[in-house]
Amino acid sequence: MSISRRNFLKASALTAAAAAIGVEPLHKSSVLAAAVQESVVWYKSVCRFCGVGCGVMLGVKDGKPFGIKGDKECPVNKGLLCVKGFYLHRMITAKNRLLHPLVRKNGKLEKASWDEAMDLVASRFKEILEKDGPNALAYYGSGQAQTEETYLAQRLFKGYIGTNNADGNPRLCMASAVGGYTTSFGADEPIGTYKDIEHCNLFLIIGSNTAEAHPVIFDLLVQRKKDSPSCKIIFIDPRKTPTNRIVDLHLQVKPGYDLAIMHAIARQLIKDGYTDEQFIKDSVNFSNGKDPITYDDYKAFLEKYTPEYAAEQADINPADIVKAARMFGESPTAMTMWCMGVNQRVAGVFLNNLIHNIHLLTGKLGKPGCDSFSLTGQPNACGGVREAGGLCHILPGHRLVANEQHRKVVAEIWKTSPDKIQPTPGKHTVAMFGAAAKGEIKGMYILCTNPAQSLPNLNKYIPGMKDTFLVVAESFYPTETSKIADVVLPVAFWGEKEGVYGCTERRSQHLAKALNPSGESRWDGDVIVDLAKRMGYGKGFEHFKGPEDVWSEYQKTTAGTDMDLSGATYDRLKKVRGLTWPVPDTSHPGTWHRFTEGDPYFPKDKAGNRRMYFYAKPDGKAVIFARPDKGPEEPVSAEYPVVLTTGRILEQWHTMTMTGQIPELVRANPVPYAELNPDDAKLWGIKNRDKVKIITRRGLLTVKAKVIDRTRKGTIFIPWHWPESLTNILTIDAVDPGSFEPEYKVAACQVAKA
Ligand SMILES: Nc1nc2c(c(=O)[nH]1)N[C@H]1C(S)=C(S)[C@@H](COP(=O)(O)OP(=O)(O)OC[C@H]3O[C@@H](n4cnc5c(=O)[nH]c(N)nc54)[C@H](O)[C@@H]3O)O[C@H]1N2
Ligand SMILES: Nc1nc2c(c(=O)[nH]1)N[C@H]1C(S)=C(S)[C@@H](COP(=O)(O)OP(=O)(O)OC[C@H]3O[C@@H](n4cnc5c(=O)[nH]c(N)nc54)[C@H](O)[C@@H]3O)O[C@H]1N2
Ligand code: SF4
Ligand SMILES: [Mo]
Repeated sequence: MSISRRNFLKASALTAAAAAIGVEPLHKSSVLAAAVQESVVWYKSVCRFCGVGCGVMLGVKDGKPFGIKGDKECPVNKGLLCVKGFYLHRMITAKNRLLHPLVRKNGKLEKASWDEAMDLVASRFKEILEKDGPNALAYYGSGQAQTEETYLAQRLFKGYIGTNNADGNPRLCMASAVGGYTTSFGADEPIGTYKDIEHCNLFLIIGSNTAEAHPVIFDLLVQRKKDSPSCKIIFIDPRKTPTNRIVDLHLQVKPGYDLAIMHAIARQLIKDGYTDEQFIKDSVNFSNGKDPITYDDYKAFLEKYTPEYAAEQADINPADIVKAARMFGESPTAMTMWCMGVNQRVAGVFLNNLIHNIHLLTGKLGKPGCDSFSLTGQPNACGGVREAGGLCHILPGHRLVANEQHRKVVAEIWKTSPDKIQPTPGKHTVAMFGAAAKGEIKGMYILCTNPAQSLPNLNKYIPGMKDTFLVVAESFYPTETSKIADVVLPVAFWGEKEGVYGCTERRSQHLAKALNPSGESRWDGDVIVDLAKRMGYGKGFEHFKGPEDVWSEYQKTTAGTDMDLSGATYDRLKKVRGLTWPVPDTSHPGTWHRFTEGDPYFPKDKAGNRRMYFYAKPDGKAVIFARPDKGPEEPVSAEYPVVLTTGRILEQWHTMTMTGQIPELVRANPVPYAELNPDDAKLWGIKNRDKVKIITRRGLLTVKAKVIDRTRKGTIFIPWHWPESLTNILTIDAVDPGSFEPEYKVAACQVAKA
């Protein structure tokens, strides 16, 4: 039997991918054998990990996952994958897959039938609803759920049960970015796309460990530097992370004190004449956060922010701030990229605004190579949660629960009464778990997230979760949350269900169903519809036979909005490698830059000669904000003299339910640890691999010391992944007053040899 060229290429691509990341190909011999048999079927999908949104091809042989490769036709990654994506197919059959429902009986979780589990959930939810009203129930979802799943859950909780206590983990993640975009530009999500990277010569990376958290974007940056040797990268971060390998200027700031730097950069840009005065005149208003101010008022406000002042705040060199401003100003193109080092702060929204400020001042927006480009954490935080209404104050199609007209439009599509949707926002995540701790929320449905490990200040919230009637839809067991649940529902995992993900760059991509669900597991969406029916809302949900029906209805909620997905039908999405909205009809190719020529909603008549018209604002003008340089909630003190910051490492994903199953990934960092600066370690008498006690006002944790020149002096870093070592007993639950996002990035602690 001869091997066809096509299959040989497929086989060699898989082997090459493995070799490229320095690991043994998984099925080197069987790859070729299977290619010979021509029995591997490849399905087009999207990686379920980070918000980059890499296209993948999932190979299936004899009804089992066979292999994975980067989708060369996908414009996002052009075939590249990072290690997490590379092992995705092996997680489908991991040993810890949950294969049947579990119900708590006499304090223990026991195997149950679907009917028994679902009847219990429906009857308990109905009981709570009748006795304590809709706001005693809550839904807590995820930026990893598919859009169809999030949409259905919002429809059930907001539209039928009648509570806006429906939030999701993007509250812990992207909420400050949402706050920044909506206040500065009038509408959520970036103006440009990844295509801008190919045109950009100056990147400002702030609070993002791109190399480990968005590895394929990091690859695109490496490529850009190779293609354009004049391309420069400025980096603002308290740590020398692997991202440092490609940066030209590093401002190694004290965590929580970098707002003044952004003001100082703005001040310098004005002083050096790098502003785009025509753009400012045409498209920008100024505000102090309460009232409009003038450009001159703003300049006067900035006077305080000399490089010396900002440098003192952040404990860096003032000359570096001037240098950064000049690099930004001189380059005709510039992109700022940021992530949790900016968002997970009590001043998260303010800092987002200050990033947008420098792009508005210089007009570096809405043209090739320019954008104020927030990196999204989860694969569908944008698509599912920010777009399909997955937070307690929003509805699908970038709509607000507080807007009567918005409620009316959505209620009509949902086939429910507009009165059923409450006019006030529900409880945001931290408040929701706070209400559960107080006994105000009595029943909660948790889908595709693991809050008993990921919430901040866990000791405060776990007891309340135990007392709440907790229903957890999960693909894996055990997890910290399912361990304390009353009902655990086994759900189909990635590859076993069809749906849509929307990534960082406004691109919606279709994920094929390649396999049957494992064991007794069912599609999350199917389970929500089942629950709706058992609670008596069958009529409003009976038309949903599968994910495509859900998507088609969801499309209607987006028609005519700034995020119009009318042209992104399932038929089309199955063929193309995603579409970047707005995409108002099926012949529209998708949009590169919003609010300018090329955006189908750019109002040429209103815009006149203006290059950009921010149509989500009443006068089409974006806002430059004069925000105070607010510091962290918990500054260091004599008693707690060290800064604790938390985050991620390349090989692990959040709570390790998935990546923790792959020995090759675990081997990279097998045990929980804290990064300590070598000077600090010496001072504290701690050696590499010593056990150290980390104490905050909320808890104590013992981990291994990793003495390495990464964090700045006086700061320690803990990757928060390991379930056996809960980092979040240490973190603070103070939230940004605008976005309600917790400050995972800064807490005060003590460090001592254990
Ligand atoms: N490997 C891997 N990749 C992931 C994930 C994962 O779990 N594992 N999760 C995904 C998700 S949901 C998210 S949200 C993203 C997160 O992606 P990132 O935000 O890039 O990752 P983090 O490690 O949380 O934090 C980023 C950086 O913020 C810095 N930082 C801390 N405090 C400050 C500060 O005060 N100022 C500044 N400027 N920087 C500060 C830290 O030193 C750290 O390098 O990653 C996504 N990608
Ligand atoms: N200390 C500290 N804490 C943090 C952060 C930090 O930087 N520092 N970052 C925060 C951020 S940015 C985020 S996004 C959150 C993330 O926190 P979580 O969302 O709690 O973490 P995950 O491990 O991603 O949880 C996803 C869960 O969904 C399950 N799952 C996988 N596939 C499916 C599926 O198809 N359906 C269902 N129903 N379940 C599925 C997984 O097994 C897993 O248990 O953590 C936050 N917590
Ligand atoms: S970069 Fe992100 S989306 Fe791409 S393969 Fe890695 S984890 Fe998946
Ligand atoms: Mo996140």
